[in-house]
Amino acid sequence: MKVLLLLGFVAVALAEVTRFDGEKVYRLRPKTDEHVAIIKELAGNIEVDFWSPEGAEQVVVSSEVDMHVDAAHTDIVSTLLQQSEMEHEVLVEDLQAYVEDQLDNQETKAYNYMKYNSWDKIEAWISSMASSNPSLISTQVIGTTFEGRAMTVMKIGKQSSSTKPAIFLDCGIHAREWISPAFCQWFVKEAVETYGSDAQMTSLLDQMDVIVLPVFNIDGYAYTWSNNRMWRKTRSRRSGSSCIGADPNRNFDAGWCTTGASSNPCSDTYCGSKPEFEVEVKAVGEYIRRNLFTIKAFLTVHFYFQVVVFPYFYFFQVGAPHREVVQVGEGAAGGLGSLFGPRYTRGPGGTTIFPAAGGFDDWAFDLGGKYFYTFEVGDTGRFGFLLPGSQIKPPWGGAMVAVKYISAHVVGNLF
Ligand code: 9B3
Ligand code: ZN
Repeated sequence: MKVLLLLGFVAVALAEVTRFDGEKVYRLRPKTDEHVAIIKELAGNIEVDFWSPEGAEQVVVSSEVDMHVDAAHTDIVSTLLQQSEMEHEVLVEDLQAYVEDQLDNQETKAYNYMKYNSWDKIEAWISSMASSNPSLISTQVIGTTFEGRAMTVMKIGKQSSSTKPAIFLDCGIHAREWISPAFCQWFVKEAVETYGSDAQMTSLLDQMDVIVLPVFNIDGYAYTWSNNRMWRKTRSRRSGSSCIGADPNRNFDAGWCTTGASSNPCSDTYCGSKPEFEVEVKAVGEYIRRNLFTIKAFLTVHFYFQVVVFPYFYFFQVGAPHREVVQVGEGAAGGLGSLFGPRYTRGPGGTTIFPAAGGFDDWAFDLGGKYFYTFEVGDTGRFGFLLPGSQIKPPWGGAMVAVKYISAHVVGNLF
């Protein structure tokens, strides 16, 4: 009986895993208002998952739109695109094949920097990195996720008797952007391995601490491993709706839910029931408020546009006081561009990506943070969220160049 019950549970658990057989990702290049209208109409009639931009309302003429379509609708979409003569290509022929390729590092295998790692492995890695590098790394639990996982930050830097200025580096605010946590882990490894040999890293860690939050949205990340690779939000439940989670990068108190966010709990950009309602957002918010005087710069990593952006996202103005911020962002992106090609753009978020409110960067900027950069690292977008582990190194290299560039500037201009 017990065995049967157990088998029953296993079957239920397996049945919940979302598969993507025959699903495609299209890249569309709308050139006319009519093209834009077609895309919006499609989004209104069939369920499409926008990979970039994050919602139909943000589609404009001359933009590039990556759109994930389920198997039942690929024929209609292909026909419609041909009839309307909209320029397009199929980025991903069969999403399930890509998903399986990324899961080739299951629990039985050891932690591996060159592959994606599950949350359990990352958690064990955090402890082992801290215990094997006690002179450079200390950890602190800053909160608990909705499902009860500990949120741990790793403070990396040469120990000092006085409080050092710090840079806050967070990854994995969006669950499905796996390359982002992978970058945070690689950054910590590089920091530990090159401290003492690489001049820039040594001076950074001598003078400042880098506070790394390896995975911001841990519940969401775990869910992308166990159930649905394309999950973006947190995993919070709320009364009155069967839809789960909110977008943590729309839940901060910065023009909250006024633009580029949705008040529909089922949307991927749901702003939550009130600012900082999501416990993970509140935990990070409180940690930053407590440490505002030591944190001099914020770096946050997303995937997969290739951009370096900075506030504001929720309104357009970039005033004179921000000129230095703009210049440093340009410098960082310039370095990236020369290494990885002209797709790397830079600028204020609202005009460079799209206007949207409730983001972490805008919130910290309003709070008095000075340097805040959001990196979107990625390949040229061919794989979208599903960049194979074997190809993660070049985008990391790019982000590392930018992180070092910005930190060097911050170290030289401490205020
Ligand atoms: C969006 C906003 Cl609102 C922000 N403040 N910073 C970055 C972004 C871009 C990412 C997002 O949250 O949609 C791209 Se995945
Ligand atoms: Zn993101």
